Amino acid sequence: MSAHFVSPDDIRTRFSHAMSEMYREEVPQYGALLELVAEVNARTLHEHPEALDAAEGDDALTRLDIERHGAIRLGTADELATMRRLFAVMGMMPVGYYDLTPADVPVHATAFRPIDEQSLARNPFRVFTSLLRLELIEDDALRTQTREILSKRQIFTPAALELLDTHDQQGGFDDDRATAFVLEALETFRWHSHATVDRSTYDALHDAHRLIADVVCFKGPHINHLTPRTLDIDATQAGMPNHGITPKATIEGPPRRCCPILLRQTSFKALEENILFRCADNDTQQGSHTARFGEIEQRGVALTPKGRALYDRLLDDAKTLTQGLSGEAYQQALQHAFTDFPDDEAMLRREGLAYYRYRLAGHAMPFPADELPSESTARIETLIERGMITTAPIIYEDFLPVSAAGIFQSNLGESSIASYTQQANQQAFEEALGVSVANEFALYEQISRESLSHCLATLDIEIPT
Ligand code: OOG
Ligand code: NI
Repeated sequence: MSAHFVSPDDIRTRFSHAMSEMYREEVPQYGALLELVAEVNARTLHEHPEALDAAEGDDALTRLDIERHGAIRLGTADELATMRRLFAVMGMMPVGYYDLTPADVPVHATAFRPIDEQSLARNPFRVFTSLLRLELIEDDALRTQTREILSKRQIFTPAALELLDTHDQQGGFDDDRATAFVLEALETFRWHSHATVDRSTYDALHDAHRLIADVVCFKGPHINHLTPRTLDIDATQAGMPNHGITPKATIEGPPRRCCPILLRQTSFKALEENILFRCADNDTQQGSHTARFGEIEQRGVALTPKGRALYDRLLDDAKTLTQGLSGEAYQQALQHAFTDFPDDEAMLRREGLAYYRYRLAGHAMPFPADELPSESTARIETLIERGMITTAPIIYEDFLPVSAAGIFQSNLGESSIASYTQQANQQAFEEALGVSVANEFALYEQISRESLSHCLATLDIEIPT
């Protein structure tokens, strides 16, 4: 890459900052939430300095302050394909495939996020990006009308599209172009209070599914929430009412634990916002729309496929135990349901349930290999026991479909009557996207494996394969 190009990491940080500023102006409660999260994080770090990976030092703190995820919902394959190019400029790649039809939400999705360790450490900004599955609109006329409406809109500014072409030709942006790009890209995510349709079209789409109206009736895919990361979601949830925010009743995801796993999330309900519908005589008509909300999340260690299968099974088993419960009663029942999930770092690692990063202890010295067991796992365990190598959790950077469904539903209202029988269709999603999505497990596995190889190479120890 040419020396005068701004790095994708810098462009991502400028963009996530600009997005956060914009959303704070659009949804003041988001600003209140940021303040609350900053307070809770400061308090948690004071009381439990180990809540952040100590070895990362100041980097971990810097990352925490700017860490956010957002979400958008797109209408067409073309929109998704261009969105991929736009995020690529910021070093954000599509990771994972999420099918939301089991939760009766007619979309599938991916998460655009940085994938390499250095970029994640600098700013792990992620955007959960869903694509409407038009084929799930049952009514032929409504489906055709939806397709027509979507085919007429252009969610990117002409300047943004030009800049993307320039980027593809030149392989990067100089400072002026990077600045222009951030401003132009931001336009796509802005809220528009003017609907592009009349009231009856909105109502028909809304009746088919509230989410369809949200995707189809506006000029662009307004950012619908931005989520800061908290180190203590229970404390943040408890503090919300004092800050004028009403959270949803339960925290999605795994229970509270000593060793946090995956991702716990909670949101506050979408705001009812005034919008203007189109009328025949160029006039407008007042209405309202609920789409934009707030959310917080706490992240823990990434699970291996084995750990994830255990998580999915226990979460499913928990359904009966937690039914009808909320608040602390729900948490306790959930904790009970997760008794079989080891809550001890060494056990999680040894049983191959979660991913860890390996580091050389500061005092590590070359080690006589003949003092080590010959079997490879035992070798590594001995090095850890003797304090030559330390381990730290690799943070989960992705999303959870069951939780996402809970988040979708909490702000769509409980009134969804749709029920979709179609299967996941990752192939169709990837065709629309224009590339395959990365496998999240492979990314964590690689980070873990490389960190171990690095330690062993430095200690000059071979691991028999
Ligand atoms: C996305 C919901 C998913 C999460 O944090 O799981 C999500 C949406 O409502 O568009 O953001
Ligand atoms: Ni979210």
